[in-house]
Amino acid sequence: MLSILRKARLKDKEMRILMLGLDNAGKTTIVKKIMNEDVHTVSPTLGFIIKTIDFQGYKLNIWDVGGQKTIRSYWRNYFEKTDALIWVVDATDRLRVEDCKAELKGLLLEERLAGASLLVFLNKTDVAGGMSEQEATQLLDLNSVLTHRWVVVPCSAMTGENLEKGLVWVVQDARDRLFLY
Ligand code: G3D
Repeated sequence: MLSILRKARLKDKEMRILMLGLDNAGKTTIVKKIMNEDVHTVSPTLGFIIKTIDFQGYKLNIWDVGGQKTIRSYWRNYFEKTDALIWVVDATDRLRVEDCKAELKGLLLEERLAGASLLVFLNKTDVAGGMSEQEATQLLDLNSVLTHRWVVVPCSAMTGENLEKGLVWVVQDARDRLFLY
């Protein structure tokens, strides 16, 4: 049933995208940069922000939900009808990479997120010394993710590098899925 509803919405060229990650990963900055807003005036997301972007003929409704530990238990309120999950990782935050891996693993077990594609934005690559794509893939144990279609896209919310590339993948993946079931 869920897949039928999803498919209907995809046919209408509308997608619901949930953007999650640990606090400080850069979620809000990514949304701002995509929207061409000033990225220097970002404050922590305490609740959630929904932004709608017209992209390649699709209407992308992006939900940016706060990531502080105390409010992570509320994430589940936003799972319904998610077409794609964007998991934002701070490439410079090796200290919390275990926490990051555990939170992502937990999310991928959620029944209501089954069928959503997973875009991992490896953010802050403008900062030297951060994790490479290979390192992040290994530390987050992404190769063991067999339940979701996933990709890692290194990016920078500050410069805007590769943000579009990530969205292109999300939209293409949705298009592919229309023919899958
Ligand atoms: P969140 O929404 O995931 O909690 P924010 O994260 O978007 O609030 O960003 C957290 C901090 O990281 C912000 O810095 C922001 O400017 C910075 N940041 C986000 N993306 C990038 C990036 O690509 N490169 C760099 N260098 N910094 C980034 P402050 O200083 O305001 O806390």
